[in-house]
Amino acid sequence: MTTPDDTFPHEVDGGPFRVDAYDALPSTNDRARDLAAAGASDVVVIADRQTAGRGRQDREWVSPPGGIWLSLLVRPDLRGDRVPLLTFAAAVAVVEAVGLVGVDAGIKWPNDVLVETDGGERKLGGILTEASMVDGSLEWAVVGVGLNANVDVDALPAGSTSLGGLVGAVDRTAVTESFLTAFDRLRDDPEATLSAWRRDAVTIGRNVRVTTGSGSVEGIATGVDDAGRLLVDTGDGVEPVAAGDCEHLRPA
Ligand code: BT5
Repeated sequence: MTTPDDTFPHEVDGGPFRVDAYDALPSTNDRARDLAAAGASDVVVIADRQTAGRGRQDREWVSPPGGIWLSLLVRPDLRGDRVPLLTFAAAVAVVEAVGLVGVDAGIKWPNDVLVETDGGERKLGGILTEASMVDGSLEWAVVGVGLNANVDVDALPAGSTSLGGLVGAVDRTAVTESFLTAFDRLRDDPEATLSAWRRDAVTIGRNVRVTTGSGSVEGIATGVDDAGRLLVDTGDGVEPVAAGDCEHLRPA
């Protein structure tokens, strides 16, 4: 018998996005970038597994069969400095989609989807947004989403979790379609994205250390600005941080 999940990703209804589906690819982001170079837009590239999945700064993204590994190619009318809001829109859409299968997830700035478990915070998914800018405005963006769906937790790095591990096997076609519907609603609506992100974020109010290219910033995360920068109250004033790796620290 064929279950809906066996056919994944070949029967996903992308709605406004053309679906480009594969059993295996090196990286869905790389495929979407090639499509961008060829002039395409509003495409979602989806694979059952990746052989060279990437995180930020060329870190490895472990992508065994059973996951949801996808990249959206979009060309929204967005100020260049607001591109991080596409990452936010994807994170909110993941939280919404996994909520529909009974998983209560939260967002760690800027790009992690986490689940709180007995063992602490575990990473359920991550987002890698890559963009091309012309004269300060966005030409295209590729929003890559990795969601550990029907993946054995043992096949993932320490500190990870999966939908399968949390609630049992899910219908990946349905989860992907819920995600795409939510992302489509938010992608051209920065204000709705920011308010939903603020609702779902678990970083705000926390004591954090953010490691950036030029050092680290430590303090209380008090919010995000309209470009998605994290506002960190260091005790000496509030510092906006545009990019970096954020750790949630225990209260002093
Ligand atoms: C991310 O990077 O979290 C962004 C991940 C984006 C992956 C998607 S999959 C579809 C698309 N195509 C791609 O090639 N990429 C995108 P970052 O914040 O840098 O986190 C990377 C770190 O997460 C790694 O160094 C590991 O510690 C951890 N990690 C790797 N694979 C993981 C997994 N499957 N689940 C949870 N954590 C993982």
